[in-house]
Amino acid sequence: MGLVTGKEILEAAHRGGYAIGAFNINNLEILQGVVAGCVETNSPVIIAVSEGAIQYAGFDYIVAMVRAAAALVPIPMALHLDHGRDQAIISRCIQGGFTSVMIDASHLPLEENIKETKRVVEMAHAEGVSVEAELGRLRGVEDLISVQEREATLTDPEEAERFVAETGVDSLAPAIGTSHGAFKFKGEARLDLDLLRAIKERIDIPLVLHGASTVPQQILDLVMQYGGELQEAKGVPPKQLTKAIALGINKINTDTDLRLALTGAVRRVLTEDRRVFDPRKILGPARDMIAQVVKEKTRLFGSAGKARGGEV
Ligand code: TD3
Ligand code: ZN
Repeated sequence: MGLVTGKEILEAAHRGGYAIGAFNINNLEILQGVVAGCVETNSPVIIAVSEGAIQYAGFDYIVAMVRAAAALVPIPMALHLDHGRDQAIISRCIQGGFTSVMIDASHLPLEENIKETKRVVEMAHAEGVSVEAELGRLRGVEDLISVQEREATLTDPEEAERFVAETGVDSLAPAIGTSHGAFKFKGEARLDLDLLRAIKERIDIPLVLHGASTVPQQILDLVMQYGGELQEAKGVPPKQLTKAIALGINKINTDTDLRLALTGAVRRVLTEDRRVFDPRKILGPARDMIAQVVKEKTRLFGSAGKARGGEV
């Protein structure tokens, strides 16, 4: 059906009280796995591409590949730049076929974050492209020493209200205790849901949860059974995601779980068939496993069945 804007997909989720998965892709098999999973449950989807993924696969390959996917399937699909930091890349995405961009100026002081974000909003909206921004900082467990330090990185609800009013962003990613990657928590895995509630009370646009991979035990076991070493890995418990959705999260970013699924499937096939060297036999099972993971996510997020009314 062709690409649609991120705003279109997220506004529907906002109205309906569910969340859309934003899945990171950087090659054909990951894209096909994500799309297959969403088609199976009749779910809209946001295809997320990082600056690193653009560097890896090439801008034109990414756009052509995702456009081809969108034209082939009957579900709403957006092409979104994840964590845009480089002005040149952000501009290229806005001009070159992306339907949504994230400006991540969260590392800058508030005033500069507002200024940078506002500039991108003006540029993007002129081209009909939606914008996500980030306020507060996602930090890894290793980066934080004290509770005070942790709190200082989380989003302040008053600042969030001002940020949204002054920038005109379409969606906002607050920091509520998650971090990127497979090692999110040392002790108890918990999001600051009270903070999320306080933020939502002040702003009425779709909210985005970054660092939302659940790091499923089953997939970790698979990776480790075939020689991987990820003993300390820990993700966001699915129940916390369900609560976060009920409190206003409408977009859930997932990358790590797909990476783990791919790694587990590839490790298994290479170990079980030591004579295999056909790339299709190596990457095909990984693509299938990604589709399975994505399918389950769409059910957890509540986006299953929302593509054209009624799950297929
Ligand atoms: O923005 N992203 C994807 C890129 C992070 C690198 O993994 C996320 O917020 C996804 O986070 P997660 O939990 O999948 O690492
Ligand atoms: Zn992120």
